[in-house]
Formats: sequence, structure tokens, C-alpha cells
Amino acid sequence: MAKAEVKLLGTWSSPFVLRIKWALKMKGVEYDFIEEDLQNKSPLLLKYNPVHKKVPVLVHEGKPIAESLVILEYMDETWKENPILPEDPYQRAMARFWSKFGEEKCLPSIWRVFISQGENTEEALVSASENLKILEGELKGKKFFNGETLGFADISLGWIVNMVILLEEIMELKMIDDQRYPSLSAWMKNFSNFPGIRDSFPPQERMLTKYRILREALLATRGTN
Ligand SMILES: N[C@@H](CCC(=O)N[C@@H](CS)C(=O)NCC(=O)O)C(=O)O
Repeated sequence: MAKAEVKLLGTWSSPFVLRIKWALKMKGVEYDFIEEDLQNKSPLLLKYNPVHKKVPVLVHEGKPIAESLVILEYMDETWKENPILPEDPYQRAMARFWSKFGEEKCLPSIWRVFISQGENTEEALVSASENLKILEGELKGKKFFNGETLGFADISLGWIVNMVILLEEIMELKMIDDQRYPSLSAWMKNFSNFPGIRDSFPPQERMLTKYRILREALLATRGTN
């Protein structure tokens, strides 16, 4: 495949962009990465994603696709090697179900912990841990969401690994430990150790600096949350 056929518009730190980088790596697809400045969005981003104006956008042979989960499905249908979604329709539905659960329940509840402070942190942690417990139950006895093979739900939920490390470091708390979440902790390790995944994580120190600043700014604009 000629490298110039595939472009990825993204930012170095976006968890949504990371999903696409992971999938491109798994599929062995070469691509050009175009770093966006989200404070000053490029005409290319506005042209390719006029609806949401967000990254990631994958451009394949000049055709843009936006929304990371839509992109993952497009990629799986386009590049057949190392399938991301299982073949069985029921298993496919389950992969999408957990991905959706991550997006609609886990992500907002973990983000709420991140932008909380004082006694509100406790409350936010209760709601986040309810969701994490559900993931813990689902992962019991399994290496990945679909069993032995890393796929759609793992890539969708992979942001948890990065986000939890940052949150725990910045807020000086423990959210996921081996005792309370043995299966989820094991999944985090299996995911990080999967070939090609860890190498794509953004540099930790740079992420910590970025997220510390972001949290301060969000707390300052929202008052005590
Ligand atoms: N649902 C979208 C979310 C993408 C998203 O929120 N991207 C952020 C970067 S992490 C963005 O581009 N933000 C720019 C903005 O909100 O203006 C996806 O899955 O692709």
C-alpha cells in the first residue's frame, strides 16, 4: 500500500486518535500523521470534519472519515488483516456493546473524578467505581474482552490505561488496584504489553504536564466542582 494514500489528522495527546494509531499499527497500514492545533484548527480539519471539527479524521484515498469508532469499523472493513471485530454476529454485537458502555458510562464518570476536588471527589469515585466494577465482572477469566484476542472493545477502552495512570498521579489517589480489580488490572497489563500498543502511548511526562494544566484550568473556570 502506498503510504500517501492514508492520512491521519490528530493530536499527539488525544485518546481518540490513539485508537486509530493502535488499529493502523495492528493492521500494518502505513500513514502520514498530520498534527493539528486544536486552538487554531487547520482548513483541512474544518474541510474534512465540518460537522464536529474534531480529531481524529482518517483520510483514505482522499475520502475523509470522522469519529474514532466509525473509523475503526471502516478500517476493519477495508483492511482485512488482523480483524478488530469478531466474525460471529453475537460477538460483534458484544464488542460494540462494551465499546458503547465505555463511551457513554465509563468515560464521563472517570472524567468527573478528574475534574472534581475536595468532597466531590469521593462522590465521583463512587460512580466511576460502579462502572469499573462492571468491567471487572465482564473481564473475569478473560485476557481481553473477546477472550484471547485483542479487538474492538479493547481498542475502544484502551484510554482507561492512560487516563487512570494520569489521574492517579495528578490527584494522588488509587483508582484501580490488583485487590479490588484483579481482572481489570490484568487486562490493563495485557493491553499495554500487546505488541505495538505501549510504543504508541504518548510520553508520560508530557501528558502529566498537559493534564495538570488542563485540570487547573477546568477547576478555575468551574469553581469547586
Ligand atoms: N467522539 C469523537 C471525540 C473526538 C474528540 O473529542 N476529539 C477532541 C480531541 S481529544 C477534539 O478534537 N476536540 C476539539 C474540539 O472539541 O473542538 C471520536 O470518538 O472521535
